[in-house]
Amino acid sequence: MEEELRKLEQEAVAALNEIEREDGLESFRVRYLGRKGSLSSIMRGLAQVSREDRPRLGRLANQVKRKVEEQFNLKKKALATAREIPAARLDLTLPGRRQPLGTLHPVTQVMEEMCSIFEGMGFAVAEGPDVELDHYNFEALNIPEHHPARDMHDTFYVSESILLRTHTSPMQARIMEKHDPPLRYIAPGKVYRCDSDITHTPMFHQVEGFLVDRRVSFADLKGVLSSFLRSMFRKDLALRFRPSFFPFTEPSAEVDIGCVICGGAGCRVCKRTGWIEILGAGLIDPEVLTRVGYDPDTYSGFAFGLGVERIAMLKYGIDDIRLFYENDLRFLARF
Ligand code: 2NL
Repeated sequence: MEEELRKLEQEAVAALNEIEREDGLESFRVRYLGRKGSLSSIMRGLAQVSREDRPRLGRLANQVKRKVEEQFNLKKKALATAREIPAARLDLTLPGRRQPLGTLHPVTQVMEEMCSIFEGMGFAVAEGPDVELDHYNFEALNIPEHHPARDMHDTFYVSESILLRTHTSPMQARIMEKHDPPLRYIAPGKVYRCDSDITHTPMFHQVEGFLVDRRVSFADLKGVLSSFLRSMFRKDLALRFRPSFFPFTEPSAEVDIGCVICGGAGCRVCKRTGWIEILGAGLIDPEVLTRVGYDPDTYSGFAFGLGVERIAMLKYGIDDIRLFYENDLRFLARF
């Protein structure tokens, strides 16, 4: 009897697999599961089995019955589902639904490109804390106690001696303090200033760089910056160095490029001058070298600071810095 049950189970499963249409279901049910079906007739035979075998065979018969019923119900469901999707409406050649892919933020993309250009010139990348000590942000960089940058209106103070860095140069002061020349580093990252209008956001990005070695001159600075700007804007740009002042460099310069929008003819972006201010730079002030423990008679260096948003705006022709931080996907998806 046991063998009969197992054979029946196999046969029933095979028969179910053969069924392709719903109208084949009823005859299967009658044949295997009905009152006069094969299972019922085997189960009726239990009466003739010896008392000791009966419980075991009874259990087995019930198991087989449940299994066949279960398979039968699954088949019934599958055929009903198939009926609900008529073949004519199911076009297997249609492309799948695309998963929208994100992209890096345009500011991140430009910052990464800037870093890789400087890395190509042998600069190492160093990142440091956004929350900084007053000492590294101001004191080490020769920014005196009463300098306007230290005013509460420009700097976000966390406490009397802790603040959100207003530039990435504190990182460079940390590096100089820890290592001896020759050094060639860039420091990319977020900086914070208490300022907000069409051309200022309270958080923006900078890439600052510096190089210290023996006999470093202003000519080295010009060479590195012009290489960088030509790679970044992919053309042979005109450059103009104008004398300027920063507390941490002497001499200092602001660098303009020939307008990338109008090519120098004069437009709204360059305010009809044909020139666009792009960065600040200079030879590191001997006072800064002294404060980190270098001998300014042996070593000299240059340093520069670039605004990432500014470069991104010029590269992509964007006229409002706030667009970067409004999280409008129509804007962000263009990059
Ligand atoms: C600007 C001007 C500048 C620096 C940043 C620097 C760093 C060290 C020493 C001296 Cl460790 N200088 N950085 C120097 C000159 C200018 O940034 O207009 N940035 C957007």
